[in-house]
Amino acid sequence: MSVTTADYMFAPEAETMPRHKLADLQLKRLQQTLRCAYRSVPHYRKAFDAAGVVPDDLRTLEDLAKFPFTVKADLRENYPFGLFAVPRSELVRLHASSGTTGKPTVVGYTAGDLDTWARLMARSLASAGARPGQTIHNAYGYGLFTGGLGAHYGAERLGCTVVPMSGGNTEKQIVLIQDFEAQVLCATPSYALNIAEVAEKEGVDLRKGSLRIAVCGAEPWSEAMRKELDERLGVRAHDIYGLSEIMGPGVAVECQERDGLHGWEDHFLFEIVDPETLKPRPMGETGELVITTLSKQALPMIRYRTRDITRLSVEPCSCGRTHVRILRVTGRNDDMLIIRGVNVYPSQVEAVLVGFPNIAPHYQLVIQREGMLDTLTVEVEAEPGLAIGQEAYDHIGRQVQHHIKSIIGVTCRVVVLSPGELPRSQGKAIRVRDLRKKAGPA
Ligand code: DLL
Repeated sequence: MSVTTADYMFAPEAETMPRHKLADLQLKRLQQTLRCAYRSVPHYRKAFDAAGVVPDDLRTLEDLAKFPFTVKADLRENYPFGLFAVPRSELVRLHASSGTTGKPTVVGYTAGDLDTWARLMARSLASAGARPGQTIHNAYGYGLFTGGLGAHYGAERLGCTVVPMSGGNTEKQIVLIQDFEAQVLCATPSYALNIAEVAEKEGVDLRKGSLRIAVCGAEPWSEAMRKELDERLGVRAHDIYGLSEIMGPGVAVECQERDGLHGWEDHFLFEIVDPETLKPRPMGETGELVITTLSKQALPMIRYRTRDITRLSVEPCSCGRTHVRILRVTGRNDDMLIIRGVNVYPSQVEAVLVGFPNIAPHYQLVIQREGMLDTLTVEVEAEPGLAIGQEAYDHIGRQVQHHIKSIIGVTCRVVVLSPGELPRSQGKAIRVRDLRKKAGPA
């Protein structure tokens, strides 16, 4: 059947490249990328000129700190194709993010870019434990979102059979996972949980089936959620990270150690900066992740501010891969809530809720304004089958509230709803309902 060597790597030479060689390769590719961006993209020429730098000023990797950042607004302002470095005739694919406000951000790929993406995604799936010959059930959304097609081409490149299911139609997903005997599930963590829940409701025990691995990403998730997915699906769930502006899924992934995500440094350069001062932070410190692409042809990205908060580690990993580890992304700068002066990420609340006795791992945070103060209400659901009355629900709510206060330090109200009341995710879950804008005066 399938090949199963514990230390199988898709690209062993690249994945175990000594760090000094990686640095040499990065410098060479970075110089090429800067030259190409300066020559072919008016936005970069203007930005470099304004910062008083030219590509030849980059002699060491540290010199990158002299170059300007790129932000999401730059993509919007140059909508749709203004940041592309190649003629449109060379583009073979476009993706776009939905963007809740204003124009979507559009990203493009040459044939060479798609080839690199497929290889990096194949590398990522293999690092998570997928093997040639296995079947991958792909429940990431197909379409303008990069999840579906990104995982699809990577899985094919690895030599797997792909079931291109996309998101939704959960009952059918469960039938096909069983009938086609997939070993690998690709889905957002919230949708993977939805699949587990619907299977349980139907009396299907996926733990007894073929699934062995889940490759979950596209949204923040907690260790508690990982434990939940491992137990309820009978898998080892691995975290995978990526963003469309840089490529899509497959920028970084957890290996068998599940202790940080290897970021593929032969194709990307990772920095951590202070989100306020934008000064680079030393290795190991927490801050905003900034990524520069080193091989992208259609859309080179120079110092792209991801808004994702994390830290990096170059401690050797026992898997043998030498590439930097990006610690779990707990949230985006933009997702951080400030409730009565306390900073809270939804994933911190998740870590408290998931696994808490008598409640199900579904939640939403509701933000309202009362007078001058923002208030947080955490909506959770009672565990299915818990036949108790309102009084007991209120009691559970008070317990959860107490826990959130003691662990995160934020005061909130917890409302326990009946099973099934909260909306279920089909892709990226909506964790926050912000009612402030509609309420009170501006
Ligand atoms: O979400 C690409 C992707 C698809 C990654 C499938 C993994 C799996 P975007 O829609 O552009 O691309 O959203 C990118 O999602 O900046 C993070 O804020 C968040 N994100 C992605 N992966 C993770 C993760 C895809 N593993 C944005 N943990 C990023 C936490 C994640 N946040």
